[in-house]
Amino acid sequence: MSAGTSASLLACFFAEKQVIRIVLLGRTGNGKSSVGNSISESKAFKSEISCESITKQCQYHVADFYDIRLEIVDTPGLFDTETTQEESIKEIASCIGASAPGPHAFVLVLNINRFTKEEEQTVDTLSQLFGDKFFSYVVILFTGKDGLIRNGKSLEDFIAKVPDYLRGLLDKCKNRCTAIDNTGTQEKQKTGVNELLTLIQTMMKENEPEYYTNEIYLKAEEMIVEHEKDKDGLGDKSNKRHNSRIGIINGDSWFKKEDIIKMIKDMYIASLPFIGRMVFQALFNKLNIF
Ligand SMILES: Nc1nc2c(ncn2[C@@H]2O[C@H](COP(=O)(O)OP(=O)(O)OP(=O)(O)O)[C@@H](O)[C@H]2O)c(=O)[nH]1
Ligand SMILES: [Mg+2]
Repeated sequence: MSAGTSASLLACFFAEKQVIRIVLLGRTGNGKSSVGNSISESKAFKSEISCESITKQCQYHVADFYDIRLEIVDTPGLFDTETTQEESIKEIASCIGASAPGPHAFVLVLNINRFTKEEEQTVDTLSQLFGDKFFSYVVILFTGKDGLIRNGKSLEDFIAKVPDYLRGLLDKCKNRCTAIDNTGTQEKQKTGVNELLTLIQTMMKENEPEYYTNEIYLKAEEMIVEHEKDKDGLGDKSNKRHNSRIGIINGDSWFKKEDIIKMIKDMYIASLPFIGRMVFQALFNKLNIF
């Protein structure tokens, strides 16, 4: 073996893995944590049947999928009727820190058996917050593929008859959607995960930049880089970043969550139509939240 060949083999060995940052979004009970577990082939995310929300705060977990490092952020049901605006905004701040400088994919987890007005409102609020380009980074993942199969239907049959709002949502996401059975065999889960990751990788090739970002994400990244400056000797870059993300999830004070919360609120208010902006501002001033 020539010196050149061994050098390039060494370079391959030490080359950093491709990283894909994924944020799981969707209404409580839709199966976000189950999807996180299927993707990571683990039980890292708490998931159970319940009429109240199970995941109360954002969670972060890393998983290797062949030669890809998947950095997964699971979220509670944001902007659900059960969650206050204030709680949702706080969790979005954690989610932003844990997926800075921005996720390659927002995986919108929908239950194939349920698409309600509340779901529509959640999607509308998220798109107000993240702006129009949000949809360029969304992949829709329907959970409950088992039910579909039991009824002898395919995803295509299902898609052909969805309500108007969902049709519009699929159009905005260029029909990037797939279905998964999180309760099925490992093989079935893997099939769903493979389809999801293929969609994400194709989307990444189409998107410039490859991942979603905005000024809030950049602010979060700035804080993290500053924090990591003094962490020489604490492992390689990805190890340091892993520890930073864990710190953010745990509420470490170096990550100034209040600054991020303030930016989110400002952006949210700015995205509202004039009348809505006045009402929202007045309401929150009254409640002394701002
Ligand atoms: N049949 C079926 N059940 C599923 C599937 N995915 C998730 N579930 C069930 O749905 C329930 C809720 O799943 P979770 O993963 O906890 O949902 P979540 O979105 O994380 O809920 P919150 O943490 O409350 O926001 C659990 O009982 C899961 O087993 C699926 O593909 N098929
Ligand atoms: Mg959950």
